Amino acid sequence: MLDEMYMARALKLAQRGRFTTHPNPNVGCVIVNNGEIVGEGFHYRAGEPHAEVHALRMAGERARGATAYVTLEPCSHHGRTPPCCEALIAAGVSRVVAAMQDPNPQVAGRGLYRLQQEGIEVSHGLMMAEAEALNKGFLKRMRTGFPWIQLKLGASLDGRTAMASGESQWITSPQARRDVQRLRAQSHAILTTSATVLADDPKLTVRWDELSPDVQGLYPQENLRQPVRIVVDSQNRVTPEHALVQQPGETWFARTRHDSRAWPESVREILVPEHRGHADLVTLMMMLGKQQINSIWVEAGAHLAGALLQAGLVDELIVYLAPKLLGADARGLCVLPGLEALADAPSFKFNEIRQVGPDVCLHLTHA
Ligand code: AOF
Ligand code: ZN
Repeated sequence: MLDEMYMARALKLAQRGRFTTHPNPNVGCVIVNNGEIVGEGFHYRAGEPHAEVHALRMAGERARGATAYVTLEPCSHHGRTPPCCEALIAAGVSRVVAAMQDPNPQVAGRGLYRLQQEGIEVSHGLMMAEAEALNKGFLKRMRTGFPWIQLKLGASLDGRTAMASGESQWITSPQARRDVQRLRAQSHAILTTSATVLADDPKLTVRWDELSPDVQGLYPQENLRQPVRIVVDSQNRVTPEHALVQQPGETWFARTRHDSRAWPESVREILVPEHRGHADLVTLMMMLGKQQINSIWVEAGAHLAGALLQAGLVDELIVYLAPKLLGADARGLCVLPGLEALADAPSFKFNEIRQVGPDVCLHLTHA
């Protein structure tokens, strides 16, 4: 019971890093001595101290003989920072409770093993589901090499995204668009296509003023991180004049052939093999995983949505539904060529249903 209470606190602390830790995981740590919390910490940014180090610093001498609750196995490797298991050993902690093992091949059980070798009482698995939910992107990348992919869709009640003319601004409410800002800000990258850029010339940025006060309370404005903008542009159609190229943060183009125009320093090119006339999305995702991209937020049209779904690349659907009917002539959510039998239809389960202003937001994963 008490163990759960302290782990719940560590999980809560870990969440405070969710806008800033990329490509590192969110981790929280609570140190308890004789029933008293003597240290707390969370990982804030890659390159900065890990959660355990912050908590140990706060605890000082009182870490001796204490229990450390950590949401992820303490690391055993020298990365950008020294190993946390050595710091816990040096501080004289007598028990370590980890919510889960770290699948990072550089750690993968070695942190817990090392602690055990020193006679420290070690356990893992407490509130594991919650700890998993905290780092879907990091964990998927470490386990599979692929980023966690969230497909964002905005539609009318009848699943339409635009009138037949293409008119689409705005189907969902300003509140829904603010909610998107928060979810964009938590993502490591935003993926779109040249078709969307040519049609809407979006900025695809996170705007500080559009984040809610509770998010703004987590980090100062100067630490606002722009997700990497990734544009699938097989035909090199986007120009250096398009709005997203000019925004703060990086823009990466996934191309099938080199583009020799002059681009700002913040622009990178990723050459991807072609698959039936398009950039091969599976290879692209694998390459993005290699670039340490943990999570991708997709905001694009019905074609990319369908292609990602058909390639089995979508981990989560985030659907904003507005209480409007656009009729059967309006455009649909995703193009799924070749889908004829109901048995072949991609199926999901609802994980979360939230009201957002006048709209609802649905979170779905595979059934
Ligand atoms: C922990 N506590 O708070 C975090 C951990 O480059 P570094 O030194 O920051 O190491 C990054 C790796 O360390 C990361 O990939 C993950 O395996 C682990 N993150 N471990 O004990 C923490 N953030
Ligand atoms: Zn560490």
